Amino acid sequence: MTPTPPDKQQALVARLTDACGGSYSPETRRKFFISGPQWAAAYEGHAIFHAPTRPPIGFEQVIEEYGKLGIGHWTTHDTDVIPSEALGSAAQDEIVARIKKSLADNGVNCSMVTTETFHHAVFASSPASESPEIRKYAKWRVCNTVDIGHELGAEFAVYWPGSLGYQVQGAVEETDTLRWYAESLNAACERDIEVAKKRGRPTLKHCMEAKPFEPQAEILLPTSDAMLGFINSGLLTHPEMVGLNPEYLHELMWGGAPRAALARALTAGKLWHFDINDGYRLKHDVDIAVGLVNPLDWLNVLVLLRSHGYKGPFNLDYKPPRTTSNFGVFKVSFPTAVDRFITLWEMAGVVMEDSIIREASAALRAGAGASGNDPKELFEANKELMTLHELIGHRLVQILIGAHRGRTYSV
Ligand code: XLS
Ligand code: MG
Ligand code: MG
Repeated sequence: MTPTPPDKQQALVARLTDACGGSYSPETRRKFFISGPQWAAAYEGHAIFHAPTRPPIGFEQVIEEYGKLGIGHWTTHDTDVIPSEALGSAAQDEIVARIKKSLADNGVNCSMVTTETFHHAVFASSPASESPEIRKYAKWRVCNTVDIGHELGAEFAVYWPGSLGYQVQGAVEETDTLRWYAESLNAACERDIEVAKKRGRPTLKHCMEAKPFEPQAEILLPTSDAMLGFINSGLLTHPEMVGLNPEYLHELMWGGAPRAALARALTAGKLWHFDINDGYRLKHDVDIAVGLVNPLDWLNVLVLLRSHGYKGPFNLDYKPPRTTSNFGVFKVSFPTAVDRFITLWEMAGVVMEDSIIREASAALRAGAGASGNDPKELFEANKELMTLHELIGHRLVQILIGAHRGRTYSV
């Protein structure tokens, strides 16, 4: 093949993307409660070992592109759009007014706001720092985000505590730190009750997000389960207002099974928001787009969520790779992520209706009709039935690769 000069590369990427087929219309995409984060689209490819590979883009462009693609919901950290120094000032009001206009112009709504309590140097010792004035500032920040959320019409507020942990053992007293962290959530909930009442709006759903490591060496609330314990610890004044925003990869990062973590959140009635992405077990937070690494597990996750009536939001919390250009972010990265998600969602519907899986599951649940308490007899009675576990696994892979429709490969 001859080399592709720079001025022909976008056309090549666009042609090959279109040649892939299988994309959904913006109208179809809008039927799902899929949200696009400001920080995902605007991610410049920078990280601890990485210089940026993409120039910055602002919220106007991100919201416009999401609108065109059919990503009907937008999410943001306070400082993704408002410089730290401008928070709480007239400049904040001016920016929020511009955001409202962009959202309205593009038919996009703001579904979630979150407070950045991990990046700025002020949070070096966490939002629950020993320093009372830093804790006061953290409370003010989360309350300010509640105000922004109500102004933008959001339903959810997310809290990823980030630096709530330590680098050096023994420097942080864990019980104090957790109590102090709870105080900032309590402040946000109390502010929310007040503002919601004044505006005649429902209160926000406050969702905690866990990550097992990064950016601290040790994290005080490393998993969704730890957060469930925290919500029920008695430290929160409004535990009924606080739920979870699990992130798929964050559960894999500690070696957990995301589907099982989601099941635990569901049984607790706390699965309120879900960050969707992909990546590798026991590795760092690579935030790869949904379905590119673990499509089979993703299919199973969506079967679980569909069968429990979870209706979203599904927040596209991934990072377009550094090798993708800003053109590619909106031509390839976002549309293909959304379309893989929709395909897997629809495929989950196929799994739920599949006659083989249905009959196999029903047979397993009906048991063998044996009685008594002799374990050997009970095992023998059920022994042949349990082979259906592996058959279900096979059938799921068949559905994933399309082989259930009789597709075979010639040898
Ligand atoms: C970081 C988190 C973050 C949250 C919102 O790892 O995923 O992006 O989703 O602060
Ligand atoms: Mg996240
Ligand atoms: Mg992540």
